[in-house]
Order: sequence, then structure tokens, then C-alpha cells
Amino acid sequence: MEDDNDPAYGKPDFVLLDQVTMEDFMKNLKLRFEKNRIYTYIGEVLVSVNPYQELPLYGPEVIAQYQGHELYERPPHLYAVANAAYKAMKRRARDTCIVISGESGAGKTEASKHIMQYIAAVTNPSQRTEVERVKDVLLKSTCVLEAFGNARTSRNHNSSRFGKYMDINFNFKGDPIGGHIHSYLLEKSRVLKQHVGERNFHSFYQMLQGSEDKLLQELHLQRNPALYNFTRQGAGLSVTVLSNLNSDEMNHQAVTQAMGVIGFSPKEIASIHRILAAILHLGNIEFVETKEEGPEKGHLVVAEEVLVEYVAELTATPRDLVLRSLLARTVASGGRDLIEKGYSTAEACYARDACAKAVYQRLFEWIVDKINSVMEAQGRDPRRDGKDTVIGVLDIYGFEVFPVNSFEQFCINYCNEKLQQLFIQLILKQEQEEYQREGIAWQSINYFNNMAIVELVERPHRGILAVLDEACSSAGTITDRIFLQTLDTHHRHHPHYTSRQLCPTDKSMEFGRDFQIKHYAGNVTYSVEGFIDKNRDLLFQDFKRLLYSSTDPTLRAMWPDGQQGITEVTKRPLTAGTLFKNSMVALVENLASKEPYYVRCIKPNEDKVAGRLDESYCRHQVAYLGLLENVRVRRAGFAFRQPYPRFLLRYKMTCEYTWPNHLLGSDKAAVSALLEQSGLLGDVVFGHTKLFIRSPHTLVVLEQSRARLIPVIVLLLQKAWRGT
Ligand code: AOV
Ligand code: MG
Repeated sequence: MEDDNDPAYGKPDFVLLDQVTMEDFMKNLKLRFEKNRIYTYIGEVLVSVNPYQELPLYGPEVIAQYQGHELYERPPHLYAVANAAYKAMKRRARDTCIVISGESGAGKTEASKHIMQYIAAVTNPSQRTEVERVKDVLLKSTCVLEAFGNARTSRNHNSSRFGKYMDINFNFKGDPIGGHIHSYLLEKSRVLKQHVGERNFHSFYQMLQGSEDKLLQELHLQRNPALYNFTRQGAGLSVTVLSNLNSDEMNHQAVTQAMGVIGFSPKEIASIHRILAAILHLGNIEFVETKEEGPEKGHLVVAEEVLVEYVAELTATPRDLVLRSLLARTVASGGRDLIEKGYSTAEACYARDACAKAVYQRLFEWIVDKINSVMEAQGRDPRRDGKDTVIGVLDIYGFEVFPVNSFEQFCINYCNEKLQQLFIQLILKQEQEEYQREGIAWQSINYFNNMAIVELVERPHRGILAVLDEACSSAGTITDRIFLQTLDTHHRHHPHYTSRQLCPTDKSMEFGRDFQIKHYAGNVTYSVEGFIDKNRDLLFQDFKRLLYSSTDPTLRAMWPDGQQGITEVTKRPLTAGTLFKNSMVALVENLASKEPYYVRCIKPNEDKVAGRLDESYCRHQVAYLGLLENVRVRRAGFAFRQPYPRFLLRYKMTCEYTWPNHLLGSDKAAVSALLEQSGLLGDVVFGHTKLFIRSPHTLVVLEQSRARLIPVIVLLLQKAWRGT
């Protein structure tokens, strides 16, 4: 690796820029990108630009160069951040987390994989079998979850359609002993519908392309995804072009193998294939109304009954029950009487789709649970009353804007607002507050606070989610359009909200259909169509009971709520929006309780091409991510800070006045004496309780003299012990 202090490669830390202007920032970013230096620091925050090409930046040799070094001793890298988080966790028994953010396609998921690989590579030097097993599962779980939770979108060929937060538990030796994955709101509407040029979840294509003929026959499937409603929606582009046959096939092998390593039994894997196949057949079921005269007139039937047989066979449920659940639902009329209410064609299609989505969602959740059960931490850290120390890695779906944006984009973008808010709290706000608290002279820096947008979405009573819940609780009378009108009434003066009604000249929105939020990352127009429905997320009890009646234990385990009888189900479940909001609030609380490390990913161009950085496109991201403000706070501020006692503990051996103990009245005075002797006073400021250090260089000097002295001291101590 070439020397990163060479000016030809730009500044490795934006804090070192001569001037903090957007021009200078972009110049440095671009220069480094052109030299394949895709990583640059802002203090401890890592800025990463997606290269869209394989660069020789990873692997065991590079890992070895980062292992055991301080953040600033090597060129900026994900490995250095992973190492810093790992060391903080190990040295101080602190829970840490790595938050990876950036818009769709910016490289978050790839970054999270490199981080995991680093952690796996540097731990368990003694090769303990149990730890190796945990590491294997951690690494392989990514491959499986990507197959079931990622899909090709117009923004990213391998876009995460769920949010993922993974805790890795470590024992006191610093070896991973377990882990836990939280998944957030899978975009399940994708099972039914994909926009032009997009695909359903990879899992379907992988199964079709990668399975042996015999298995496909057993599943009653043909290899061609264009034969199934649920896998051919991305029409316009032929499925062959879209599906990249080879790689789906290869991935199928990889995923099946990974499942085996994790501990999915062959029976469970077979069940998963049957469930995927059942969903595809379900998608091809169509309904027709009978034309015959008599009492049967206008009755609904399934066009191709054989599909019902397939679904029944694959889900191991009674054929008649499948048919009945598709054509009618059981309702409790009056007291306890149950009657069957036949569907109209539209209702039947709706019920079928709801069932397909729910089956996939439950399958996904079951897979996550299964992985979690295998990774459950064994062994405890005695330093923390039996609690393990944890590194959390957050890789969530990035901010996204499509030609048409719906409830899912609304949730995804809200999630990104929450994470930006956390960044502001932790990096910008707290930093400034600390300077004030410590009595340090400080010129306040302005930054855009997105709190108002977060509140627009999540505020009780009037926030968009609350209004949506209100609309959902009224028994079917409120339409999406009325919901939009209510939003307009509540938020007509909100600086971040508008709609066509409120702004009739803005033709980018449609009357009675669209509203727009001015997000921190840009304006997004949402179509309210389907908002109420997706938020209510209704699945009729008949399907739940049907699937619970399955004789396939894997499928049955996914439907525990199918045990309830029709009349027992009275309580209204929480809506999808509220569940998501609650999970975001909990996530942010969890992250805030840990020591955070940040990776801010930037997408260089919209066309996914290698080596091209579109300046205005990136400038926009730099602006909304608040990176300039980050540099300013950091620069005007201080790269490092440490309470006096902790500083002394580490560096007191570097000064005769402080080693082994000082007699200088206060720790603050002792630190001052130490720094004076090292000639470093010019780079620091003394707070009430902490020392603030401006440049990384100071710390490097101190670390080096410490490293020089340790062997000498050890020798002296050994002599003293021996009494010589
Ligand atoms: P995302 O996670 O941020 O988007 P990904 O991590 O999936 O984005 O990256 C998108 C694509 O960019 C990958 O499939 C790779 O082709 C390429 N890429 C990203 N990082 C690198 C890298 N370090 N080296 C080489 N190629 C890379 V989303 O999941 O859509 O928000 O919901
Ligand atoms: Mg991703």
C-alpha cells in the first residue's frame, strides 16, 4: 500500500483541508477517488465512495496491515473502523456499534460485509471450534438473508429490501460467541409487483434457475420465470436479460450450501423450496364468475383448479380448505354464529395477494429466527455481570426515490431521517454541548437539523403515521383520498410538507393522489394509493388457520396465530406503520446506548459505472449528509478528548514528573506537565474534566513514546521483582 501521506493522493482526513469549503471538499474527494482512494476520514467518521469495480483493497494481507494498529496509523479503511470498534469493545468492555448510512446503492451492504470479514479474520487465533462455528454462521447468514431479502431495483441490482441490525456478542477474550439479527420491515409488496426493470426477491429466480430438473418437477414448476405472474412483472426487459442466468444459478448453490452450514436441515430446505413454489402457483391463480343460471349464478370459481391442487400439495394442507379460503371468508355474525361470505373477484384477488405476501414475510422472519437460534450466545463475560460485550452493525435500506413512491418508500425514508437525526445528536450536537460544558471557547456551527421532518412523520395525534392509523381504525369508510385531505388540513403550513392541493402549480404531483415531503436528502413525492391498506396489513384468519393446519412442521411453525378461532380474534393488531415506528425508536435508543462509529457511503453516479464521479450528484450527498458541518465541528473542535485520569493512566510513563505517580496537586496539572515536557502543549486545550487534543499527530507521538518505553519499564519491573 502506497504512503497515504503523499499529497498526490489528497488528504486522508478532511479535517486536514486547508479550507473547509464545498469546493475543497469535493476536490479532495474526487482526487482520491480517481486514485482509487475510496476511503477518507473525518476524524473517526469514515467517508466511503462506491467504486463500482473490484479494487485490490481487501483480503487477508490487507487485514494484517490493519490489525492492532490505531486508526490514524494506516490509510483510511473500513478495516480500521472495524478495528477501532473492536478494540474499544475489547479494551474497555464497551458496547460499540457501526452505523453505515448512505442512499440506495452507495455501498452499505458491501461495507458491512467487509467489516464482518475483518472481525472474523482477527478473532479466535486459537481456532476454538465453537467460535469458528459462530463465525461461519455469522458470515454465511449474510448470503442467505441477501437471497431472501434483496432484489434488483432500478437503483441497485442487489438492493436490500429489509433493514438489518446485527449484534455480535464477544466473550472477555474478544472472540465472537454469538450474534443476533434484527430485521426491519421487509418490502413484501415486491412479492406481487415489481416496477419495470426490477425483480422480485432473488430467492425465486435462484430456485428456478438453480434447482435440478427433478426438484422442479416435484414442485410442478418450469424453469422460466416469465411463466409466473410474480416473477415476470419487471416486463419490458426480457427476463433473461434481467435474471442473469448464470449468477442466479451459482447463487442458488451458494445459498443452499450456506443454509447447510448454518444448520438448516435438508427437510427445512425442502420446505422452503415448497413454500416458494406455492407462492408462485398462488400468483397464477385467477378467478372467474360462473355464468350458469340457477342458484350457482355469479358464483366465483378458480380458473385453473390444478393450481389449487399444487398449492395444497406444496403447503401440505387440505385441498378443499385451500379452495374455500380462496373463495370466501368466515365471519362471525352476531353472537357466535359463523357464516361463510363469498368473495367478489376483486376481493378474492386481494385475499390471494395478501396471503402470498404474508407467506413470504413469515418465511423470511422464520429464516431470521432460525439463524438467531443457531447463533444464540454461549458463554458470558465475567467483567459485565455475565453480560457479553457487543458490536452492532447496522446496514439498512438507503434513502430512495422512484418514479412512483409508496408506503414502503415512506417508511424507508423515514428510517433514514431517524438515522440522520441520531448522527446529528451524536456527532454535531453532543460535540458542541460538550465544549460548552467543559468551558471551552467555541464558535457555534450551524447545521440543518431534520428534527422537524422526523416529527412530521411520527408525532402523536397529528403526525402522518398517527393520521394514517386513525384512517385505518375507522371501519373501511375512509379512503386514501380522504386520508390525504386530512394530512393537507393538518400540515398545510408545515415547511416540509406539501401536496398538489396546497401547491396547485406543481405538476410533479397529482391532485388527490400525491403528497410531498422535503426530506433532508431531497424532495420525495408519495402516492397515497394503498397507504391505508398496507398500513392495516390485513390477512384473513382463514388463511392463518389454513396454514396452521399444515402437516409440514416447518410451515406450521410460521403460523402460531392460526390456532385462534374466528371468534377469539377480537383485538386489533398494531398497524404496520406503528410497528415500524416503534422498531425505529427502539433501534435508535439501542444505537445511542453504544459507542458509535460511522461509515458514510456516497454513490458516485446514477448509472452504476466504474470510476466516474459526478460532481453535482456527489455534492448533493455531501451536503445532505452534513459532512462539511462534520468537518467544521471536528476541526474547529478537537480530534480527541480524554478525562485526565484516563489520559495519565495511559501516558504517565512518558514523563518523569508523572511516573509512577505524580505529586502535582491535580491530574490536570500533571497532564499539563507531561505535555509541556513533550513539547505538545500548543495542540491541546484544558477543559474542566477532560483534555482536548486537536490533531491526531499528538496522539501518535504519545503512542510512539509509550511503545518505546514499555519494554524498558517491563525490564525495570522484572528487575525490581527479582530484587536485583
Ligand atoms: P447499498 O446497500 O448501499 O444499497 P450495496 O452495498 O448493495 O449498496 O452496493 C451496490 C453495488 O455497488 C454492489 O452490488 C457492488 O456492485 C458495488 N459496490 C459497493 N461497494 C463496493 C466496493 N467496496 N467495491 C466494489 N464494488 C462495490 V440499498 O441495499 O439499495 O440502500 O436498499
Ligand atoms: Mg444494501
